[in-house]
Amino acid sequence: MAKRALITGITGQDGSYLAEHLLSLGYQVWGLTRGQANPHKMRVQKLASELSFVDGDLMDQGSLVSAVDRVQPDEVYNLGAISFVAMSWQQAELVTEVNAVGVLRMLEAIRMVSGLTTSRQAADGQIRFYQASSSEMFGKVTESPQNEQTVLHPRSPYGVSKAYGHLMTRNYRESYGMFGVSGILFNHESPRRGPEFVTRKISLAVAQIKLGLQKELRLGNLDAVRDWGFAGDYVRAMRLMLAQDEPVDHVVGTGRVHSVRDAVRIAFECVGLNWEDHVVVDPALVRPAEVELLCADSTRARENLGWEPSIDFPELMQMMVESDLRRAGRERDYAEVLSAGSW
Ligand code: NAP
Ligand code: F7E
Repeated sequence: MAKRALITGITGQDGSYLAEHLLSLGYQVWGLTRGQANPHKMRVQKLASELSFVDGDLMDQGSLVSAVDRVQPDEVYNLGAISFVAMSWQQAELVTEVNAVGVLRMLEAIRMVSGLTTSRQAADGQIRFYQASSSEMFGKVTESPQNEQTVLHPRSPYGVSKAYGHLMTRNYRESYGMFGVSGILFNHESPRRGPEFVTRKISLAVAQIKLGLQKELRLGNLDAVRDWGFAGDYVRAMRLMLAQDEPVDHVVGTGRVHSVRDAVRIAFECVGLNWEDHVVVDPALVRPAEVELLCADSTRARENLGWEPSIDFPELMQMMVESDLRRAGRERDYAEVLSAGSW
């Protein structure tokens, strides 16, 4: 019988790639969506018409119990979050409610629907749970590269919220015997990345500048270093973690690092422009506490899951710039047609 998966955060970057991946493996996939007439739902519906949807919100315990009860999933992937680190200083309480307490609410929903108590531990056939943990939990790193044992020292309310969800998932595994795992994923990007994140902000600006629609790109800290990979590769690791015999947390990243300055240079080179002619450093975009360097040691994922990334960083930036050039070109043509009054 086909496996049933419930994905929170289905309308986000990772949710869409994971849904496509699971559907391609024959899963029945439900996405949890929130709010009235959520415009992001239409976007993901277009990508994968076989998807089903169920209403719910990580802020609302009852809605999660109802969703889990209705879908009766074999696997739950908790990808829903407020994921923009910079925003987490402005709305720390909301970020904590969604990203931290939201994990507890989902774990509780699974526990309630499965009838688990501390004296009644989960058995075979239980619901398997994946938590979207983040390299931001390492923050001010004590060693490099970072692995599953590296000390957590988050530097933002977002990082702290993710550390709570991470530890709570481990606690439910230890308290109730739940099959709950965390994937500690390093930065992963794609043409579906939100425009507020630095790689997409860069690829969008490069396309606009190339087409003469924008002149400059304002950025914050160009010295920050990240381990950036392709989102389509990372969702494969999520499923593999739930397919193991034992629930084990895994770090997922490429092990290769670049600075924001490198990212800008590579992206501008894709269209034959010099980044220094267009980039302006804006101190207002520098964060109150920066994560200077993140680099993954994914030895466990490579050995246990057989996971490997398939796309390197220059290829990823090229993919994103080309996608944004096509989009910007279409929009410019549309605007020209409209202004010529030929409709
Ligand atoms: P994303 O594109 O920002 O998507 C976030 C998703 O969360 C959206 O579908 C959003 O739905 C949903 N959401 C927000 N608030 C919610 C709420 N109250 N209840 C239910 N859903 C809610 O993020 P992403 O890049 O796909 O990342 C997926 C997950 O991985 C997140 O948990 C993120 O923190 C984590 N992560 C990401 C990275 C990365 O580099 N991408 C690395 C490590 C960990 P709406 O459409 O309704 O807003
Ligand atoms: O910033 C620097 C910024 O916002 C990357 C999320 O998916 O990955 C992501 O978090 C770096 C930072 O991603 C700008 O200061 C410079 O050092 O693209 P970002 P992030 O904060 O690393 C982790 C793993 C997650 O879990 C998160 O959900 O780039 N930077 N100038 C800038 N960043 C932005 N956004 N905008 C700038 O203008």
